Amino acid sequence: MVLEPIQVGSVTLDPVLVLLGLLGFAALALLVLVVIVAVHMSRRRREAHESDAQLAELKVRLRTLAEISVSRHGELARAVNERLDRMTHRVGSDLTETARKTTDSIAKLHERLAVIDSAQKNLTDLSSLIRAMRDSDPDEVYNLGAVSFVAYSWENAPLTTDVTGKGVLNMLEAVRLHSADDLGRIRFYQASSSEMFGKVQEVPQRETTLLWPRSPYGVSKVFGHYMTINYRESYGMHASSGILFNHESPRRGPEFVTRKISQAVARIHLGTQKDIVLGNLDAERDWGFAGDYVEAMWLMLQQEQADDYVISTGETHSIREFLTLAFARVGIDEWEPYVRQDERFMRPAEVDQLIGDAAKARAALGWEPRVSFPELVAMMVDADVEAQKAGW
Ligand code: F7E
Repeated sequence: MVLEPIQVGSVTLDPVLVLLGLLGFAALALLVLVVIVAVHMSRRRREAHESDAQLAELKVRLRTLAEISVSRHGELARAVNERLDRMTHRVGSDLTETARKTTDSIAKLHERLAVIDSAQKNLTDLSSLIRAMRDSDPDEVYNLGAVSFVAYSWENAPLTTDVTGKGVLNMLEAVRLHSADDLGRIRFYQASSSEMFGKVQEVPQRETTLLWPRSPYGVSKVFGHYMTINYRESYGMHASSGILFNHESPRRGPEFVTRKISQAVARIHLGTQKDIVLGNLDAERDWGFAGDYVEAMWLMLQQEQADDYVISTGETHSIREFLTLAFARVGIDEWEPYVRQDERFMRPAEVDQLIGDAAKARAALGWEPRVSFPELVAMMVDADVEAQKAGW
């Protein structure tokens, strides 16, 4: 094809040069466009990053606020809401919704309970517990306070003894002093533990099984258990002791083995964690659902007479079995490549196998566990997959 010269007035233009000029202009325009888009995207990325950081901070703050103390719910809700208002234009509605739910549940809890401000009350400080009794004038007291991580109890046995052991005595004293001359008026629940059975002297373990604790935690729980019985027998107080076997839920702290596994499995499934490092995989526990066990605690305090009850499922499973079900839940049949063992997580003295007999609770309280072991594992893994997806 032959291109004719272009005549513009008296000027004659070479068509090839015109074409090249037009192409050059188009290329320059494209370059400018690319630079503009790149600058815009980088700004968006920076903003998204800042927003992510703020979101992460907000999430931590929300959690901390929720955990610090439910009694200061008004202040907490205000703080959360103020911060949310400032951030609403940047955050997704799902987070706003989560925050609202958090503040709502804090408010609901406050309505239902006479709550003790944990910032000022302390199990090692009897006078603070007496003040707590005076402020709340309760009908029922549930002592769930403890240094509860068994492995840590070897790190700090004196503190464990002060809180987990002597703390029970302080609570009992506070209740006794507040009850004045009506010693059966306040019903008291003590969270005793299957860790008291330790090196088990009978299988399955029941209320009458000889206690043989294997950790400073277990020893402290034995002290609290017998103090509770002693106050009941000495003063006629309505003081009951629930010997609860391991009870788990998606709210379990991530240092405990069930949650450590469910969280890791969720992350491995989503590709954000490579493997999980554990200790003894052969230990066996009687694991139940915490929700069921809380119901048992409440039932104990509704009885005419105070007493002691084993609360358990009557089944025992190893850490290996927990791993098998947890990994299977996300479609992984061979979990061995994802699990490493390390001495760091082994205990100086292990409790090898626990299995409880809750016949007394079944007969006297009409209590039965509702959630099975496979359902519990599935519940925990599913919750962690959702939590990880949501960025929690
Ligand atoms: O350990 C083994 C570990 O820390 C269970 C507390 O609520 O229940 C709980 O005490 C088993 C042990 O709970 C890891 O050696 C292996 O044999 O989840 P845990 P726990 O010690 O049974 C009783 C009833 C309570 O009263 C306590 O307060 O799992 N295990 N590898 C591991 N345990 C942990 N934590 N981490 C590991 O990596």
